Amino acid sequence: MKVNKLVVLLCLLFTAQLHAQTPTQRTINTFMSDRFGMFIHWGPVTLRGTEIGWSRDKEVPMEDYDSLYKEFNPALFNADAWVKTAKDAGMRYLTITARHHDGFCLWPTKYTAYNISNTPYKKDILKALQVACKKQGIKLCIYYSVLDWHHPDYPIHSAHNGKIDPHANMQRYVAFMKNQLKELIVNYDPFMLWFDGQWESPWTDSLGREIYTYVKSIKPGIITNNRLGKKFAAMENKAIDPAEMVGDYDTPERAVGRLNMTMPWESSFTICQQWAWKPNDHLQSLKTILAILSKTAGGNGNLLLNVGPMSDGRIEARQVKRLQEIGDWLKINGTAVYNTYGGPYEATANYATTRKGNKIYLHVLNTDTAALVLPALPGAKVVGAHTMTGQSVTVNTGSEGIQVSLPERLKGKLQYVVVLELDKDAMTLPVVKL
Ligand code: FHN
Repeated sequence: MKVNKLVVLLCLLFTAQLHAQTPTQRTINTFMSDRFGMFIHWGPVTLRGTEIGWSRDKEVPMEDYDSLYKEFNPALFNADAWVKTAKDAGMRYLTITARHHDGFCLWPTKYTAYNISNTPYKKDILKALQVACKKQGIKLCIYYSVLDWHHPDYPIHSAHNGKIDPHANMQRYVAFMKNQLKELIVNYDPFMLWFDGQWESPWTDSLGREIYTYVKSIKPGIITNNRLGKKFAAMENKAIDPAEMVGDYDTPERAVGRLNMTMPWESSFTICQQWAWKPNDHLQSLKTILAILSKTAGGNGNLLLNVGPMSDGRIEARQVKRLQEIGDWLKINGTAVYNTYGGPYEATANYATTRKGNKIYLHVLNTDTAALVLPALPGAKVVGAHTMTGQSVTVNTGSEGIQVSLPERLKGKLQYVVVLELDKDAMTLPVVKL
């Protein structure tokens, strides 16, 4: 009888705690436990193989760039195949550039003719992805650019010419944004909105807060990144004051975020060099990407890894293969990534750590060394250690700290994880900044 009462009490406590959270907190918790998502930069610019938005009025003359949609016919686009590629990579969500800085829309929006329905392809890319994501259990997220160099009411019309157009009208432009955002939320039910492009002078934090409040009024549980406002970590990986952010989580870019147990963050990286597809672009090695994945999880953050599909709608076979290799690694080591917390040790070139329950997951990045020495853990003892496949690992705690002797047979191999069993909950340990 006592056990039943305990179970009921625990259920009541869990439910109460859940309801104590706001819809945003609940969604953020789910998002941060997912740890790994696919970023997709795609649009008519892939017909030229140059960078989306940024090559307009540079490598590609503005008029040519803005006419590419008339040729855009990704006949080999297969939403199920894209989503399966993300799922096989171990990714839990997918973020697509529904409208990047060039203003082209991948859905049949009512608010501008510059959209997929007026291309030879005609069909709704976003709807196909929404259906495929739902079918395969992947969260659909939407990238939406705050700036739009193509729209007549946005005052700046090129990345390479900041001249303000006196005929533009920001009030009309913000109304246009709100109409499109309502269209996107109501018709495609995204899990998250990934804003971008807020650095130019026409945009202000106050407009960012107006849009943030607006999207939450349509879907209270939706979350956004912090690129509705001017404060975000970006490529400099700046330390941001949460009070100054507009949005729910921070966005380091092409950099692993800082270990932070209170501020949610997600780092975006490219699997190649360019965001949009580029012929013969350099493909990142598996070693490089896995180290980034372990370090982002080790920092208590997410990794959003970008792929750039080709103009015919396919993702390059070599990118699909790399993603499959990441998924194969996660099949063995996913417990050390998904639904874990970062730390307690800050990542180094040799290792990263995540934790859950009484376990610390030691991600061994430098497999050429015979041992790793970790700083002592205050008030905790390592009572056992093994690889994810159960092979015992020798650990000695002494004056210099915790020495983990790495298995000889794994020397020089791909990174792997050693599980350190503790005599207490790993979440009670303070962060160890090195
Ligand atoms: O200008 C964009 C760029 O094209 C790309 O979309 C990245 C993705 O994080 N964000 C902006 C650069 O910070």
